[in-house]
Amino acid sequence: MLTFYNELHAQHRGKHEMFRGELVPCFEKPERADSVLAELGRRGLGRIVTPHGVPLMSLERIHTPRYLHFLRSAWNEWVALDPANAKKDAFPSVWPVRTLRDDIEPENFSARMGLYSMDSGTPLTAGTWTAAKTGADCAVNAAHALRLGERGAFVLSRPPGHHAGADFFGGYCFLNNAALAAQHMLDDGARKVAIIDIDYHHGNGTQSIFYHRDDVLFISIHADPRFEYPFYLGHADERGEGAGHGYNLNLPLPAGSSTQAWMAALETACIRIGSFAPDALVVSLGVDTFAGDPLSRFKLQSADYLKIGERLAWLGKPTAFIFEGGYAVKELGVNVVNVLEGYETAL
Ligand code: SP5
Ligand code: ZN
Repeated sequence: MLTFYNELHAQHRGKHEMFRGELVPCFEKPERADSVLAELGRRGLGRIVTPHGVPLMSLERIHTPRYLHFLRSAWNEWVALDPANAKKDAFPSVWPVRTLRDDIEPENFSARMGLYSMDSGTPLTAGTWTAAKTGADCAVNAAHALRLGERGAFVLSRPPGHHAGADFFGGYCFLNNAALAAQHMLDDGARKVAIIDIDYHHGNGTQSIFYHRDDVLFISIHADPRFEYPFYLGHADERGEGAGHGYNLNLPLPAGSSTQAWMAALETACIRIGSFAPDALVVSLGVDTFAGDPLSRFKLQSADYLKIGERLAWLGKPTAFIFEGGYAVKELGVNVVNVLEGYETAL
């Protein structure tokens, strides 16, 4: 397993997120990636490298130019409003829902934050762009390594990516690393790529990016959006549209779901991936399905992650693992590396 490590991840360091009317400490914090890096070192799972920077054009394959331009300049604009802002996280405060217009970009900074976001739980900080861009570099580098013959690559980066759409951030995510990896492999000659999202939360950003396409199969196993974030996408009746009809598969599960129920959904997902016959696989690897996760309500145990990696290896495809969620910091390293080791061992 070749790991692409974002050594600038800690430059994204939010102070708070909005929760039940209060600002609470961020769950998505630098210690998460540190936990995984430490465990990777202990287990000796192969080389750990830093990525080469990729041109912004690679990011424009997935994200809109105006969104990328906004993200890149947002922190400077925030501080320009008031020098005291340098010590505060930036949040949106107004959103263009339904009957409001999203085709005209307002001049007001908060209004643009709202135009380009889906929630108030995702602080933008001084180093957010640097950290997210370096994560995107990792994703494209990992995709390229697979095209050059590597069997498995791991993107160890934060902030995560699967909630980010073509032109919005949210759910702690800014740039969609899984989508960038899949698109890079297609641009480099792969004919079909499957993405399996095993984070506890539905990968709404990834789904929406590929919803009309038949060259990317998107499958997500997640907590039912009727009760869990992201709430407004991830239902079983979302099958894709136009050419993409039949190339989106959501497998929502109830609160309290056991390992057994979860593994049954994984089996369904793997059968569909087999019939799709992709040239490569991207795994949005969140381990917030863990029983001890502070945000979540599934019941997976640390040893289960070995079995998950093993099952994914049986698909026999070059696979890019992209680190997404998981907030039980202490067990995070073991849980993530268990998936990678399960995969390696079964190859
Ligand atoms: C990548 C990822 O896993 N994003 C998840 C975003 C979830 N945002 C909503 C968090 C709601 C916080 N709930 C606190 C529950 C404390 N018991
Ligand atoms: Zn998650």
